[in-house]
Amino acid sequence: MWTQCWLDYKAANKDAYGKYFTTLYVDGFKKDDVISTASDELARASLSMFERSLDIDISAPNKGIIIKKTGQELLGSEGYHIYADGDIAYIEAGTPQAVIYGVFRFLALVRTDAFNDKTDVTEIPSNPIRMLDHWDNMDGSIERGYSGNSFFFENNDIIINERTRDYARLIASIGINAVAINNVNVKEAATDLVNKRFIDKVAKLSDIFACYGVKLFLSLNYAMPIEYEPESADPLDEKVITWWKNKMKEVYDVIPNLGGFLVKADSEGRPGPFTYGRTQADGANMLAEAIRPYGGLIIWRCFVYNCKQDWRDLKTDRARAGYDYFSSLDGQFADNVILQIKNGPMDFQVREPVSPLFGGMRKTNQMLEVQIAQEYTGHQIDVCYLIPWFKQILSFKTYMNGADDTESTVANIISTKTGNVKIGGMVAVTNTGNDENWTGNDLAAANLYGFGRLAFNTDLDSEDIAREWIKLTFSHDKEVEDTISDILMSSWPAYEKYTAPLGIGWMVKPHDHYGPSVDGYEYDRWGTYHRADWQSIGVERGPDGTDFAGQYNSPNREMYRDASKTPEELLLFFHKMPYKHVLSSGKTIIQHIYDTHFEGYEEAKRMRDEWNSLKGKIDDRAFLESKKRFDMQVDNAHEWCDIVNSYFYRKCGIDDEKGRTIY
Ligand code: GCV
Repeated sequence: MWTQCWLDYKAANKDAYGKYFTTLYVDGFKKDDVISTASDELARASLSMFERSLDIDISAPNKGIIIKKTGQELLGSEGYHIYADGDIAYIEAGTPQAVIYGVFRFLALVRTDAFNDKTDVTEIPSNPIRMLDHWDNMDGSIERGYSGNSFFFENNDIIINERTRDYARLIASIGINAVAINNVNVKEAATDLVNKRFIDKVAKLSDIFACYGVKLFLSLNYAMPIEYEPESADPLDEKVITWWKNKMKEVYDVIPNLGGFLVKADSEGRPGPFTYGRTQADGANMLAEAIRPYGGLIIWRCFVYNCKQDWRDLKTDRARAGYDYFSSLDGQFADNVILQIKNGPMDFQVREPVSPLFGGMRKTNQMLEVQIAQEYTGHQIDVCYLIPWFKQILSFKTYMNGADDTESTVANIISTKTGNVKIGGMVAVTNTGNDENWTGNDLAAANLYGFGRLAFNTDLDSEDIAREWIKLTFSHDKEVEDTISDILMSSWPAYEKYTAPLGIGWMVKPHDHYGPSVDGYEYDRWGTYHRADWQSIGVERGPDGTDFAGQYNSPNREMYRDASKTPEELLLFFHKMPYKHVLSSGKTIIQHIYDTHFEGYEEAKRMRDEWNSLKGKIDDRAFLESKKRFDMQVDNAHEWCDIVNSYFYRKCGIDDEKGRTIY
């Protein structure tokens, strides 16, 4: 069996809320699959929280819950309005999908004791698309998965069972409206997801998700027609174009509700339009035209770079690749193409600047891609609550329309508030698997919950999200809430401290990406360097180096080009600096490296002790599961501290001012 995470409806406050969980009246909506799902959810909650089955009324009751249809002028197609009037709780919405969100929100308010006579909550999602990408393979493995195997695939087949529905329920409850179920590296059997072999089962999955208002997407093998009669994937070849048109028809005849396709092309060994001397727009638009008759979307990833760099080449810079390949194509993409851009120009490091593609394109649909699968942030062994990091990314000012434009933040671009495009959103590479608790470490579920809540409402505060999740998952006890909140809120800074200083990144064990290996990627083809020598460390990305900094709009460009203006947390990302350079703290860079690594290790021990203080105060299973991981995290932090400090001490020979043991 598996847990229900934050949807485990434990007994709730009957005195305050019992009166609502008596009758349910649905006003104005026809009973369809989605409305039934919403009513069933209320009934389930009522039974579990109050041991009371809900009466379904056929006329307006004088107490209970009323789901009411409103026009879409005020709430759009996904917004809701929740309020109380006397003994009635109202959930108003314009569409069945929005009812789902309203129902889950109402239940969360009840379960966190936040619903009362004065409640008047209107929420309209910030982002049109709120998506999760699975990197699940059809053999059941998950690329960068740290929570067991796939619950979608096993032995090259599709799994459809109760868990599928539970998953749809879980993600709908946090406002997710799109999910791509297979790995962007589409290999072997996965190519057949759009063939007769699997298409009926995919349709069943799509129907299950549709009941929760979630659109199913598939990752597509761009090179697929090479294996068929066109024997090519050239996007301008008529045979290829016709082949895709026929393929889309075949797919949509069976899965009319399919959201569309996610494509990784010309990346890490995946073929793409470059193979035929075509642009990324040629490739994306060809698929977009084929899918247009069915209202589908092509989500095209911008993670395009040459993974065959020579480390001796100081001018080529992987960070530049996304902007170099895509920015000049601004305005050329079809309106049903969305570019999916990783938050940083490299690859989900614990700290990176925001990709200059945000604000580098004005007429192109864009989605922000983040990673809650903790590939570079501790493999869901180490706790690392990423929502504060995502908040920083969202609030980054791109100055898209000039130096006095403070409105074009990443949040406003992807939500389409900047007004230039029609569709955009947020997507996370997800962190789930078939482990009992879904996310390996119970604490990692805060990232799943937080991502959904934040994508729905980018104005939410990361600590508020954490506290809400704690109450829904563990307990209302204030001490428990404060302790777990403190752990979560200090976890990302702690992880940054004991791993990669000042934006340098990449000092991880190659391929696996857990644990330290300072030179692991240093003499490598992936373009992932720290360039440390005996005097200095960092990658020069100002005008004297690769001038990646020049890809930003002013005044960010000037800020990043100049070491004295670059925010210190990114200093070594942008500049090669002497170890003796003094930071604003008064410490030299080398002393900062020593200090933060010792501090990070101490932080890991403190978080473990805080967790251990919760024994007996939270569910035993969850307590023991994370306890085990905190011990491993402390070992990891210790190893990082010793290896990084010893490496740099030996490299530069500068003593630690505090005389601590460095090997
Ligand atoms: C799915 C990184 C990861 C790969 C991943 C790739 C991507 O390179 O290490 O496992 O492949 O990103 O985002 O496509």
